[in-house]
Amino acid sequence: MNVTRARVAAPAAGGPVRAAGTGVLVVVPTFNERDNLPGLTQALLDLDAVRLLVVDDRSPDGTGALADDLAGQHPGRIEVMHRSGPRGLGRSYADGLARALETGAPLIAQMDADLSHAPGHLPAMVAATAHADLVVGSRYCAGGAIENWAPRRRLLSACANRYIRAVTGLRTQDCTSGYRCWTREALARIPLDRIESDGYSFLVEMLHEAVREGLRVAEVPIVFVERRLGESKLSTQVLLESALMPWRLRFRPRPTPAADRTVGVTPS
Ligand SMILES: Nc1nc2c(ncn2[C@@H]2O[C@H](COP(=O)(O)OP(=O)(O)O)[C@@H](O)[C@H]2O)c(=O)[nH]1
Ligand SMILES: [Mg+2]
Repeated sequence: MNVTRARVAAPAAGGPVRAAGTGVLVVVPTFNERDNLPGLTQALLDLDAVRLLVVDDRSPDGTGALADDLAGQHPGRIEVMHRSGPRGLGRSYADGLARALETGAPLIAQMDADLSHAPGHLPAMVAATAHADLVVGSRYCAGGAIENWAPRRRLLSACANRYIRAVTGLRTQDCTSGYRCWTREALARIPLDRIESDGYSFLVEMLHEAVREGLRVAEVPIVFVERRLGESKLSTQVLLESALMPWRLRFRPRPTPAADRTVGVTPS
């Protein structure tokens, strides 16, 4: 396993994200986030060299149409993907990250739409990609914190992380954080089309695949603030999938070595 924990001096909140010619595409999945999207969009676009890909699952509250309006107001900086078919956080991320790779963005981030993931942490996460392939915005490493979560939710998250680490052997302290930043090359090595999770367990499955690929994973502390507007979509069905996924990952057979593509000797 190849996990490093990077501690990077955080640039001032809201400071420039650009690190010598880099740009970040932030993939934001939305389901009923109408009240949160304008604030999030503004805060992200205030950062230098940041673009957004909103992946909406036909939100009944009109989030998709609102995202289209925002895209019209900020040409070239916001793209909207309107999904059809069954909804799900994992499905949305799989589609959104695949699209992000197509754009050629050198750095690809992912974050929740409800402002729990402060855009001000993004510069430190981007900086950490200088020596990591995947940077996790972490509530559980030194300096990380959670605000405004009920004790029950805190307990659920803490136990979930212990459980995931125990079953899968992952060493990352915050395996369920949805705030991440990938280098393009690293993300391209993950077989998105083979990811099985429909819901939130996507995050654990992706982390597992990243570690198995030998990618360097770093954690950067974040302060997670529970949403003030809208509702959580965490459901019993999502929790059940999340409880089973670590076991599936533990016993997932390793793919036959793909690196050796020897097809014989071609005469010159
Ligand atoms: N596209 C899409 N986004 C979703 C879905 N479920 C949740 N989300 C988004 O995923 C993010 C995290 O969801 P949230 O309900 O806040 O989860 P919590 O923070 O764990 O309570 C938010 O941006 C949601 O809008 C879904 O089925 N499809
Ligand atoms: Mg949330």
